[in-house]
Amino acid sequence: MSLAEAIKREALALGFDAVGISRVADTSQPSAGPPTPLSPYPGTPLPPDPATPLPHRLYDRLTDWLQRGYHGTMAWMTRDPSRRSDPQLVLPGCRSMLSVGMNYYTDNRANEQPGMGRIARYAWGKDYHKVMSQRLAQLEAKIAALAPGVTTKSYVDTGPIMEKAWAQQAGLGWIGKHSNLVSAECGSWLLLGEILTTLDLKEDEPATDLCGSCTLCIQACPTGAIVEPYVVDAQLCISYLTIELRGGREAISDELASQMGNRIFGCDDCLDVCPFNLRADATSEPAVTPTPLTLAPNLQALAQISEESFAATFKESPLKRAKRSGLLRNVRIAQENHRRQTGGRAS
Ligand code: B12
Ligand code: SF4
Ligand code: SF4
Repeated sequence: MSLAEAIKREALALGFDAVGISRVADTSQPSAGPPTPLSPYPGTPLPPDPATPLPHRLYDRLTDWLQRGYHGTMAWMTRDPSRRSDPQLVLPGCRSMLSVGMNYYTDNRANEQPGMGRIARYAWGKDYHKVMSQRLAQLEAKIAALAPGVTTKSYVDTGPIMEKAWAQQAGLGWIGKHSNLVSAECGSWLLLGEILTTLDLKEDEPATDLCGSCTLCIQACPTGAIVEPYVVDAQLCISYLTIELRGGREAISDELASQMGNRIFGCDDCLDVCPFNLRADATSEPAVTPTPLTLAPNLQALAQISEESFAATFKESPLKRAKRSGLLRNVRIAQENHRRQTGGRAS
């Protein structure tokens, strides 16, 4: 068994549902290939252009996205785009990237009754950052035992890595028109993480785009945030508005607020309609098991939540990222929308 196979086997044994390897090109030399056509967005995925190293293509994509202001107030996204697009600047001597995916799809259904808010699936259980980071640390220890002396660094949405693009390169899935990674086996209910390493590992084949002529996710988006196939303007995305955007009710325009419906943390509309999710298998991962509250978040009750109760209830949940003030603002908007729907009769 090769070293790459042995590491992948360990990853699966630790509970990851998908694993693959991509080669990290040496970017210290100037690229031999022609520049990739970048702006305006071609509306198609990046061409399989082996002459231009992936970090160079990602840099162009990222800086174009930033110049358009699509990151909104996420200033951390603007910090050092060279580093975010080039793993060799994150881990000097990096030769390979091991991408992993954790399936978070469960058979549960959210309570759709009036007066309930809606929380995105990824936040129904425990915070995946912690769960996956712990597992990746264990995997790093296994790698150290298999290949003493190598350097590794792991991230789960916690560092300057463009995770979807590397997972696509490693064959975990392709980047769908909603801009998330879609796996032919697990659909798009995969959370991503990675280990950068100085090890030279045999890479996998990149995944092929299977979206074809489908545009269901673009049509399903309530706010038109998927401004072109494969490109999301975060400023319009309900996920951004409910999780990342700080500020009170005035921070969100009435028009956008009215499109948010009852979503109080994140949004799954573009994922829910994807045909590749219809046959996604439910996970047996206990960490993502929903709680009664995340499946049926009662708006009236949440509007009363104290700072102490918020901290205790969401201690291990991704919801803590919105902070109590953000959650209360989102609940208020959901209540406004509920009132409008019921002609002012409901609270
Ligand atoms: C910033 C961010 C957001 C922002 C912006 C979203 C966005 N599309 O960029 C907001 C807050 C809106 C957001 C929302 C969500 N996010 Co988010 N987010 C991120 C984060 C931190 C960075 C993404 C990024 O670099 N964006 C910058 C732009 C330039 O990149 P991009 O969207 O990837 O788009 C470019 C590429 O797709 C590229 N491209 C297009 N085609 C191809 C083809 C090839 C071959 C290549 C190489 C590149 C390429 O060009 C595009 C345009 O420039 C990542 C974690 C990470 N570190 O990567 C998580 C991450 C992408 N988010 C994730 C999730 C789960 C979500 C939500 C589903 C959460 C929810 N339910 O509410 C939504 C989905 C919204 C959507 N349709 O994208 C997961 C996605 C998992 C997956 N299977 O893909 C990630 C990977 C976190 C994780 N570790 O699992 N997110
Ligand atoms: S998460 Fe919701 S708002 Fe954001 S792109 Fe998808 S459907 Fe649109
Ligand atoms: S809904 Fe259709 S276009 Fe969107 S990601 Fe899925 S297959 Fe691709």
